[in-house]
Amino acid sequence: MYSQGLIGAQTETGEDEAFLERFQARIDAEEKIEPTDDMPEGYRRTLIRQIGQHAHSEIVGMLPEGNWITRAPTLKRKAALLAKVQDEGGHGLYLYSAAETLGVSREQMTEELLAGKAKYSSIFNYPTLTWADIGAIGWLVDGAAIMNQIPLCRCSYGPYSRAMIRVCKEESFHQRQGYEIMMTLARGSSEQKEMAQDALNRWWWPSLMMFGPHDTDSVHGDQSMRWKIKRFSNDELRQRFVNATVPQAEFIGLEIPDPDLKWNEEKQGYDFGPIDWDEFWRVVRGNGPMNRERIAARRKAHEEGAWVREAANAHAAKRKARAEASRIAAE
Ligand code: FAQ
Repeated sequence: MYSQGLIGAQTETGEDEAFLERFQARIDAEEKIEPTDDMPEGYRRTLIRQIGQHAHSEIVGMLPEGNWITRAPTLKRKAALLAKVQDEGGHGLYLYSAAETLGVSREQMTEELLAGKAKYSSIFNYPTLTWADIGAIGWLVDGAAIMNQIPLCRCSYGPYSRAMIRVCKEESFHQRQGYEIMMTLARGSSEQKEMAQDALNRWWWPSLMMFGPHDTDSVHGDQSMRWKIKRFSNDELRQRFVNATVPQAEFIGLEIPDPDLKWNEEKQGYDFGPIDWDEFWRVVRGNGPMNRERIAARRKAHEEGAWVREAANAHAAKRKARAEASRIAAE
């Protein structure tokens, strides 16, 4: 990995080994890295990748639930769902802004998403078939997102960690509204309980996949942990999620669809069955049930929003010209 340079030891990216050591010492001392600080190219690229994927996930993540806004069963449910979907849009915007501090433009990230080149969370490529799916998403998907994102509030990169604090507060409300929908259905008519169970059956395994591949197959995990971008590994967070969620299912009388699920006294956690990684990679590579629809929906929204971008640019150009004119007049 390292080659000896004339001035000092250099990495393949031409970075001085002493510089990398100083950077690691800052990380180990829990200092926050800010946009204007020097940072290794790999650290910058890892963050652009992760924050960009995270931002896209929030934006694409509006689609499955947005599908139910017009069909929410009551005015109260509709208001809560509208607010939740808007929150997800807001999270996407904070995250695009955080990624921009690393030198990538919002346009570039958007282009990559619309071209189908950028990744976003596998979970959003599944369809929302019934109202219970909205409960399941809030409970499980937001639940998994919080489990992953609370540690990101302590991420070494300042702008990302600060964005995560507000995001987590909002996700916590989302999780509770989802669980409350599931509780209401589980305590309703037998048809409603069945609908809730069916949603849990369909969303359980994809929710476990959200945490990413097993640690042994995680390409970026070790390095991201050393840089304190990630604080826990994919498997550690998945285990915590299972431990927290199983009692919640029991409390509302629903059954986790896993015959191998069993409390393990020794590890003080649940053992659970194997994850279908073929399905995971199929979805990640663009062949899940809804991948094409999701990208088509984002492209349509982008095209239909062209006039807003043009109007905003025209407005900005006018303001700039006016400011320039008054500067000249004042001279
Ligand atoms: N889906 O080496 P690792 C939400 C990729 S937000 C697709 O382990 P890493 C809120 C990974 O990118 C949900 N791809 O990677 C909401 C990499 O590919 P690459 C999103 C996945 O980065 C709720 C390759 O596999 N949350 O839900 C997935 O160390 C409701 C190897 O993986 C975040 O993005 C996946 N599930 O760990 C919104 C949180 N997993 O880039 C609306 C921030 C892995 O080399 C409604 N991200 N891959 O081509 C993270 O914490 C990390 O990036 C992980 C993956 C944990 C997701």
